[in-house]
Amino acid sequence: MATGKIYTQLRTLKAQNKSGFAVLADPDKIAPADMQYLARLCNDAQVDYLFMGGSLLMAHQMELCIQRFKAESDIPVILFPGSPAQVTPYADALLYLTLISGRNPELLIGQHVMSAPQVKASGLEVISTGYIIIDGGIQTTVSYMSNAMPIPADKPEIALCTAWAGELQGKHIIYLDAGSGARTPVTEEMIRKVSAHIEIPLIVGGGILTPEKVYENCVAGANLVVVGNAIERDPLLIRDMAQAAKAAIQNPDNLGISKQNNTGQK
Ligand code: 1GP
Repeated sequence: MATGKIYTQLRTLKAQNKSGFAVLADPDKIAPADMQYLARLCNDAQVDYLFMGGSLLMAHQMELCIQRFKAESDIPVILFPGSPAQVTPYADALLYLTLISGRNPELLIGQHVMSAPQVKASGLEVISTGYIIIDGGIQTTVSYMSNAMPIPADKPEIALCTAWAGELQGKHIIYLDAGSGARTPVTEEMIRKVSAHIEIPLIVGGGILTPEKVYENCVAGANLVVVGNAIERDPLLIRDMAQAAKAAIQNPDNLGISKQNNTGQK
């Protein structure tokens, strides 16, 4: 079993039926000059992690963004890379993604072989991640770039079997992602089904717009909820979203406490 500091924290959340909250910053969408402000908001909200990564890397400012963030915050930075080019030792950990919902050999093993020397030399905490893309009701960048078909949103049993396969192969985490900017986030039914039947921590993201949705995802069994787009539009959501994740206790009986929708209205 992996024993890095961040993975140990995530295992503890899973063991205690609790959840954390991560902000996703896409280095192509945020300027290094904005990282100080983002870091302060994350500090005030006691965000658990900053995820850094994107499906493209056009601006080449990721290392500078991480440095600026770290100058203001002790919150760990976890790489969520769209490609091996985004692996940098400036972060604390790396989600070492294997796209197990797809059948694209490059994303199952090809890119891993090419980037192995770089990853080994990075000194990063490497968290082996079974990455599962769920249909988000729209063609997302990740579903296009991966050249792999997402799992239908109404097939939780396929998601569960895929997560089981990842767990059996030794992945340390499962990440259910509807894709950045998804029209429909991963359903609570799917989160519940997967979370209840795996022993490793579960990350959920894609298309989450409101603190209520964060809360519902957490109650359903997400150990870490990741939000990018909604926070880019309104950074002040960070506080309520982080609070919602911490307030949630995973218990199927709690479902239904919060019935607000995911349209951004309260
Ligand atoms: C995508 O889960 C992340 O990989 C975040 O998605 O940008 O839609 O919040 P959003």
